Amino acid sequence: MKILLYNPDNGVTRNFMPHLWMFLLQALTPPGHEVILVDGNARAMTEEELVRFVRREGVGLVGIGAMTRMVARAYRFADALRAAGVPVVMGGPHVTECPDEALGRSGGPRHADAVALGEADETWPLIVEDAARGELKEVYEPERDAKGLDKKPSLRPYPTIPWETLDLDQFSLVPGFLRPLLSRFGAGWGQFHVVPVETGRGCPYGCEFCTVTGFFGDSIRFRTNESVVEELLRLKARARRERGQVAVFFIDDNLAINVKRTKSLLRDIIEAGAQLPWVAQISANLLRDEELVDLIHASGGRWVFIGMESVDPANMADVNKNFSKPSEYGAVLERLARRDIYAITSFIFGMDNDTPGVADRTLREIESWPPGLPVFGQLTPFPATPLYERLEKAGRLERPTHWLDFAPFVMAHAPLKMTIEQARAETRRAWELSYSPERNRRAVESIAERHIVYRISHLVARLFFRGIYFPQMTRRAWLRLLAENRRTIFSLAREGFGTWRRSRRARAPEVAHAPAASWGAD
Ligand code: B12
Ligand code: SF4
Repeated sequence: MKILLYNPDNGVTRNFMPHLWMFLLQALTPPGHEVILVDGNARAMTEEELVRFVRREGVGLVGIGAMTRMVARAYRFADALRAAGVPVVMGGPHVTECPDEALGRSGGPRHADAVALGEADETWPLIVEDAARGELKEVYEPERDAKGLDKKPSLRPYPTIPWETLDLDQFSLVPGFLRPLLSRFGAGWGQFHVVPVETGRGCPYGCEFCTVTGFFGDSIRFRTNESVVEELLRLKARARRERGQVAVFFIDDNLAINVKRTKSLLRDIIEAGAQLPWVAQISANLLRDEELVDLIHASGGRWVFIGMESVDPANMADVNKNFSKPSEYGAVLERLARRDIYAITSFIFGMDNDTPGVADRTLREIESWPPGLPVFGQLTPFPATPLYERLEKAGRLERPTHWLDFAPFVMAHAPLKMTIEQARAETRRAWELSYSPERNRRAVESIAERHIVYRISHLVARLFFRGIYFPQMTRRAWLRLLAENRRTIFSLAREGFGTWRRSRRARAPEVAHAPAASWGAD
């Protein structure tokens, strides 16, 4: 049987990084079946085009995965496929939290023939075999233990994802026309892939707005160090072979949740020479440890995603995230910046203690820190979270099924001290000011003493991150953005060219050997 795994596009960004679930399920598919992957973010298709594709390929089963944010879109694709007679199974966080909605048992239309609840590592092979026999059941869920809780996959052993042979062309961040030219530079930039790798699952912290503790459980499971190192070595070999670059996104919710184990993993990566540039999510409280931060640097860590949420401790207490202290954020970022590690700092507006002016207050703090990539969202009650239950009980949900009429940056409930409209305006202001050409210039200049490679990567990252809020999917939008930032771009280009010429003359290619080598395929 031919199986299509499909991820709907998010409507905002393009092919930033493939979704791990597709590769994982592909690797877990029993032999004798062929699996095709289509990510709508990399390969945009309408419902009709997807149906035509499925017919042309003779696909017998479609698996669709979606977060809450994309689920309405996922349902539209599922509806079109089912109308064409193709069975659809849905999985992922949203349908796990709202299975009745997908199966049409909550008063609305039915969208899926079957749903896979929770982690599907063990149920996926059963789903495939049932579908091949034409005996798909409606609900697949993990086995239960004696206490009635889901039995979680151990991650030992962990399936081998054959990154070295997979066709990743749709996910390269380098536009096709630039590939031949860029593959000649330094360590080679003919391809650039950001690849998701997990080293563990689960988070015990239970922040009020988060689905992770409910979905993956509070018991944490890790892959073996050997299995992670082996995967990195294969990725590194691929980058070298293609004269391209690979960066890794460790998608664990908190890579340093068990500091002892993280240090041992990072040491093993260093010892095996498996360093690739990487980014990971780590909470601020775990970044007090100097030795950990040294190891992050030495093992290839370049960017750390920190869920800072708010600069107001009262808000942090409200959402059960007191363990993360706003008063420490500056020191944590300084500690990282001393090792040329920068942070993606994530904030949530619309918490109950927020008032108008929250954007300016937050930006004042941010500007007193080393430069980073701030991102701003709004407090969103995802189904099955403690936040959802609290707001529902208090009768505060204005759009209890906000995902079915998804509206970007429009809250589903009013915070206590500001309106939904004010929260929207604060969010817009924060994005506008944080990624203005002036702010981009100042951010790059604030690290003027660092190697040019860090400043270039900082600017490039800033241009991409702006696109999370302001859609930047056309060539025209990009040209405008480049023109607006021309001052900073020209000044870096001039300096970069000078550095490159000097290093060529000295026959000691500084750009390729210094920090650039740490980007990977050295
Ligand atoms: C990586 C990641 C991202 C990446 C996504 C890109 C990418 N290519 O992966 C980035 C950083 C861009 C991102 C952004 C966001 N994310 Co995010 N992200 C994650 C994260 C950390 C890892 C996802 C992952 O790969 N997990 C590992 C895989 C193995 O698990 P899985 O995807 O759940 O898949 C398993 C099962 O669910 C199941 N399954 C999944 N799909 C399917 C499909 C079928 C057919 C079947 C049978 C089974 C199945 O099988 C898999 C194996 O067991 C998760 C948290 C987490 N730990 O999962 C949050 C998470 C998915 N993100 C979340 C959110 C809210 C967001 C944002 C909306 C945040 C924001 N406010 O902006 C944005 C959305 C951005 C956008 N416009 O797309 C929430 C989603 C909650 C929900 N109910 O929807 C999560 C769960 C985190 C949380 N705090 O609650 N995210
Ligand atoms: S927000 Fe992060 S730290 Fe908090 S429960 Fe979710 S994954 Fe854990």
